[in-house]
Amino acid sequence: MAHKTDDFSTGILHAGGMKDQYGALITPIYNTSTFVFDSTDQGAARFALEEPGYIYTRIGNPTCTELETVLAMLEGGEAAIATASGMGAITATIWTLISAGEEIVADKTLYGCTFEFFQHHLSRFGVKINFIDMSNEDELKAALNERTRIVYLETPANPNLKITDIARTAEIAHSFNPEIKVICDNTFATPYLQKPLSLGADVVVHSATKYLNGHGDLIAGAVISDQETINQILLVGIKDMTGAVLAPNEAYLFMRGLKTLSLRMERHCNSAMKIARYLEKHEKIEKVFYPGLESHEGHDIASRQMRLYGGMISFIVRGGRDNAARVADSVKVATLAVSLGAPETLVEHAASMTHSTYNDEELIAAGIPGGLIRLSIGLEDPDDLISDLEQALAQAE
Ligand code: LCS
Repeated sequence: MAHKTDDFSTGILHAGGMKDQYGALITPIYNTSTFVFDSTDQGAARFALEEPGYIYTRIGNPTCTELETVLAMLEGGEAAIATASGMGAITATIWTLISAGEEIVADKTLYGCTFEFFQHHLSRFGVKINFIDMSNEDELKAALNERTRIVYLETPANPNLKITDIARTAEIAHSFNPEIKVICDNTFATPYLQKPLSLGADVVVHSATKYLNGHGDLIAGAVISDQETINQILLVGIKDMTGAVLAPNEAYLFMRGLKTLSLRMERHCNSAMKIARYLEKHEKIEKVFYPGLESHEGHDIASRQMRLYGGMISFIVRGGRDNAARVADSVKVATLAVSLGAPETLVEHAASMTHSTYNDEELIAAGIPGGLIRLSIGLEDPDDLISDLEQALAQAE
């Protein structure tokens, strides 16, 4: 029987509670593409959703169900779907909830491929996207109209850690039209630090490739919402429009990583706070973006809506892109790579990597200058990382 608990660390280990016929402690990997019916009538009843039970792994699989039960519990949602990637989660959700002629209001600072999907691809299907600064209430109010179906944000945002007040955004959107779906990408925070659904958002999406799995060894995603919305996303966005379903093998790895989420997040956050304070005093750095610093514009909101401030830091190196590249190329303990939330500290240059989908004007509008370097603080000793950054920053002119 599933345990009912609000405690994060206990819940993460016991929320699923599936028992197999042998009493295995760990959820088995059901590597099967299809499931056997006793009769044609039973198959028909399952297709008509009149009888519970599995049909075909694109529509559901016991290993994935176990993971989805845990994910729904962690985010405080009624249901969840595990997907093949974060982009699979985002596209399956958007394809389900939007039609031609309707509009999306989105923050202009987003992960590069989410921006690309909105700006260059959705627009080909007659969907209009209004990019705004979501942290500015007046811009949000002015952008909403009777065709708006979705309000979309990341907080902290990729790559510059911009913070948006989730409760206030949801309040403004829902008081304009309760039918609007507020979708929050919670990849940077994870449910350990922040629960957007409890703050009024309708749907949470994740790249589980990052902290949720936490080991840099798989690509996965997740959507969490109310049961009706998840049913729709499963039957439209996953089953018919993207097929972006997570494989049972990957669901197993995802669950294994997820078990240590609270331990890892504590370490990522505490190290990031120490490193942000070091960077803030560095003469070669123009500005540090870390929500835990009092100097961060969103610090007060982050203090209200997050448990700790996360493991991501961005900073602008004085002297622009070339100096930033010198620093990124000089790290020895950290590694030059995109992605984040791995045990290893990763360094990247957003304008030429994750956010190369933005043109020069869009980069400036989104607050991603050429001198910006993004750090995903790993689980190494923070003092080793500080020494490494010290020698890398010495290479800047
Ligand atoms: N949402 C956010 C906030 C992300 O950072 C990413 C990937 C995605 C969604 C997409 O997830 P995926 O399909 O890759 O699982 N972010 C990346 C990044 O910053 N570096 O490499 C990937």
